[in-house]
Amino acid sequence: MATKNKMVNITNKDLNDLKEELLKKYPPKVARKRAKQFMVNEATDGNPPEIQANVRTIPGIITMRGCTYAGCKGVILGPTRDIVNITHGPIGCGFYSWLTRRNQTSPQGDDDWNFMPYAFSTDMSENDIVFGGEKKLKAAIMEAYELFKPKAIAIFATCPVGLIGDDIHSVARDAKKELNEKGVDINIFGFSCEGYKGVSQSAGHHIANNQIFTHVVGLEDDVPESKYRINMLGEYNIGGDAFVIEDILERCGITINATFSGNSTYDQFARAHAADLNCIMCHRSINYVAEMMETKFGIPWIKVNFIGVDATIKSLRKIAQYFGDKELIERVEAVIAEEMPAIEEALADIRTRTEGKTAMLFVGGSRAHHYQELFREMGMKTIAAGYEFAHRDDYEGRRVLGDIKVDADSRNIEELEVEACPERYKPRKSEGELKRLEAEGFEFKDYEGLMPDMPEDTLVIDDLNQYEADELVKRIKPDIFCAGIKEKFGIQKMGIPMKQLHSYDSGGPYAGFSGAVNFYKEIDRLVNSRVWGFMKAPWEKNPELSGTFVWENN
Ligand code: CFM
Repeated sequence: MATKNKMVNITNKDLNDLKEELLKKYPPKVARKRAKQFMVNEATDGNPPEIQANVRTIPGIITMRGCTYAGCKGVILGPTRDIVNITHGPIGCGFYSWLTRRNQTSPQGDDDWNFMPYAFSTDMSENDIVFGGEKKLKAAIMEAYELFKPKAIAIFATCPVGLIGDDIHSVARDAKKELNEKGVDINIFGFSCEGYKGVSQSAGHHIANNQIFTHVVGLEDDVPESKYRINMLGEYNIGGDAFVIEDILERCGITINATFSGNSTYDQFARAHAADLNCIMCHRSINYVAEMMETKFGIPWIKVNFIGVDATIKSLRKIAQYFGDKELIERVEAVIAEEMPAIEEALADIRTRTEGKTAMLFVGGSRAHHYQELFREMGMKTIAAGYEFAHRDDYEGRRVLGDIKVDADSRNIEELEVEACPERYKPRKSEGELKRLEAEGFEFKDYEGLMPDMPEDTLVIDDLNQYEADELVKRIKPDIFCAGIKEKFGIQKMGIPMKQLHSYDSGGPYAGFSGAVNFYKEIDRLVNSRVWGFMKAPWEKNPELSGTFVWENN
């Protein structure tokens, strides 16, 4: 329980002492390993310290991480509405990866299918584990086709599928062939995303990127003309974020050709190669497909972020600068000018109550970085942050990519060999245009990472666990802690408000301009609520309770 005093004016020495003290609890070998993932963000020669990331969690530690299947089925493919996503496995995997992330979608008209309200699973039982589940899978595919006649069916392998050796890819090929021979236009493909495949859900992202790229991207060449055509990658429409971003871009005159994968459809993936620019929101989950599209089709990519007003403005300006048309640049400025008065008004009021407060953010592989923008705008400081499963480049920036050690776990995930497509590769910019952009300081393929963006007197911790989370909250007492459902109630019981930044609890959207105002208001409400002061249990206030036995009074 929160007994110690709140730490104020924290210095790097305090943080180093705290680190040492927390790590003392571990056996020496574990402490040595954790020490490489638990960093005081002290830059030397302008470089952040090297952090260890994307390595196995030590057994016995209660991690915040999820599994490879969750990263593939839940994260990347979950938000696409018109693919029938069948989980081949026991029912729990399908059920618990079903919409708890609050990814939303908006079907366009009656013939636009939305299968997201369904949880499709082969519901493997003991019998299937002993005798094999391939027949059951084939029957499930055929049943799904008969019932829904979808454009595509995707199959996701869970742990037992890999253990017993069911070949989901050959079942997918057979089913596709059989239906295609009957004249049915359907695509069927599988993902070997067994939960244990990698050290976290990150491996599942990579597997999903590979298979969507191999089986879908580039299948549809009939794409309507538009002047400023982009793909939005790594945005998953949690709490309606994509709707806000779509609205802003539309008002600027920018066409979204495909999104990976918030509010997306199968056809969008199929025509993704027709865009003139790939914009990456979540670098961790989707950089693979951007890299492959660049090699195969010549589409350059840039990092964007629509979380935070400043970040949104920078991202819009960057897209406009890429296309370089005066008309677009002016339209973008007009949209920004329209939005700013409401932002300034909200902040002028809210900052009076939030200025100087502190936050901790431990989320996934990109949000622990992006949401710091919103807190900064409210005058709040992020004093500790970290990812569950990101890699070193998400912490230290892509400039360390060449130094990252490839271990057996990362080698376990296939790296596709991609070459330029002889028919469809086309450079999007001439040499002259590239020179112009370079002279203007425009950066392609750049992500500077979380650490250089945080002040020095802060903590950056990879794969935070329950013990460390509890200790940080007890000792530093932030004004708000942001993570997921597994952390929520433990933190709140310590009297600290906790905001879920995966599902947004029941809130959102938080992207773009109007989303930022939603966020400011919600955080203001949370950090200034008096309810947290009432969280002390009676025995904490009054440790020596006295009472009498009932029979004494009789
Ligand atoms: Fe990317 Fe995500 Fe995230 Fe992620 Fe996720 Fe998510 Fe996340 Mo939860 S794709 S890495 S695997 S931004 S589901 S929408 S919130 S952990 S920080």
